[in-house]
Amino acid sequence: MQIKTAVLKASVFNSTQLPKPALPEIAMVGRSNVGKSSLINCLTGRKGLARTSSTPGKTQSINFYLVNEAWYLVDLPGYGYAQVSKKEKASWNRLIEGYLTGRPTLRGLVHLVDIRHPPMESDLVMQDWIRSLGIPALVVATKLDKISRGRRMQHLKAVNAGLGLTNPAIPFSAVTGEGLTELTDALSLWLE
Ligand SMILES: Nc1nc2c(ncn2[C@@H]2O[C@H](COP(=O)(O)OP(=O)(O)OP(=O)(O)O)[C@@H](O)[C@H]2O)c(=O)[nH]1
Ligand SMILES: [Mg+2]
Repeated sequence: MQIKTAVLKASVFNSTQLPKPALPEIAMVGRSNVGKSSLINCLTGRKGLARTSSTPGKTQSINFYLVNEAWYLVDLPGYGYAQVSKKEKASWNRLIEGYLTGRPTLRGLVHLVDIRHPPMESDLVMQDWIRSLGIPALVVATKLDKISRGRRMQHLKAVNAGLGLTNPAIPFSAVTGEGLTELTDALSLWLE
């Protein structure tokens, strides 16, 4: 699959404003700051498409990026960011739940985790939720470039074991583009 065009079509802050499901969608989920927006930029080859930040909690809306005028890449706000109030957490839950349970067009979920650390409790909760939804999903272990080559396998094993994955995570770096081909191939299969 070659991505020729990618444009932001909608930003949604409330589940009542979600666009009607129409074209196929693939969504990114993961902890705040894990690299969801960076992955979207890497995948589309458009550096400034999705806003990224070193401060967690950057993406607070669900953003719909129309790709090749044929399908949507969906950037979901991150979870697990400590500096948010109970009210904000509840609002995140409603928004994400509204999205995940109401999209017959959702072809697959990309669950991002940081390859540097073993999965956290919130990652396990998300992974369980994904399984219970029965939506096709794959795990991407991000920030691969931050781990020395000699230690990569060990970190990848910790991610796979920690999440109890039968299909191993795809190691990925938005900086070097490692893992990009494997990821693009997986998304293509979902879109067929
Ligand atoms: N070295 C390295 N840094 C990365 C990578 N991916 C993301 N980052 C950095 O990590 C920080 C967070 O990236 P974002 O893409 O904004 O993360 P996000 O998951 O969209 O975060 P929220 O919108 O807050 O949920 C930024 O400073 C990125 O430059 C990667 O593969 N390698
Ligand atoms: Mg983001």
